[in-house]
Amino acid sequence: MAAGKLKIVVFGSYNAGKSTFIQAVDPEARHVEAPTEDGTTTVALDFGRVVQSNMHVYLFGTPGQEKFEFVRQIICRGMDAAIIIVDCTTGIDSFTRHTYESLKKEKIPVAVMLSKCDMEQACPAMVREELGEEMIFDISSLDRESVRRALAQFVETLISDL
Ligand SMILES: Nc1nc2c(ncn2[C@@H]2O[C@H](COP(=O)(O)OP(=O)(O)OP(=O)(O)O)[C@@H](O)[C@H]2O)c(=O)[nH]1
Ligand SMILES: [Mg+2]
Repeated sequence: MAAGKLKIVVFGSYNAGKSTFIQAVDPEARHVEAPTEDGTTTVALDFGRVVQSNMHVYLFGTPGQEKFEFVRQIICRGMDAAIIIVDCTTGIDSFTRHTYESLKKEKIPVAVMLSKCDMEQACPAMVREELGEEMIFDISSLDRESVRRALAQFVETLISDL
């Protein structure tokens, strides 16, 4: 992307909390969704933006359902970095593991955000151990501060590597 701009793509399994994360970063975020039995699901993308450390950060959320692989491929073009949201009440599934490994292989800077840390069943320590990743943050999208703090730290590392 052009100087002063960062395109960050947000990945994660169905229901992991991608849309809620982007909404917490940017309350004016836009989102294309469809109704499901227990809420809504993203069918195209989420889009939110924020200015962080003088950078315009553009967040593109992907749909989590496997059948939307073609949408994820389109959204990924030109990404500078990636965030993977992992629901730490359920842990890492094969889709998340595959996404994580593919991004690492392509040398895309990745941060892992462990969502739903506010819930009783949350087990962030288990996911940390399983991934062995350093750029990993515990968040709750109900606590906007935790989300903004994690994103700010990630953006700082991206800027220092520019
Ligand atoms: N308690 C709690 N609930 C959360 C958190 N993040 C997301 N949720 C809830 O989890 C559900 C799924 O969140 P979404 O943000 O729609 O998940 P998504 O990853 O965008 O889902 P898809 O687009 O369908 O793949 C919603 O009911 C959210 O309110 C969190 O940090 N804490
Ligand atoms: Mg979504």
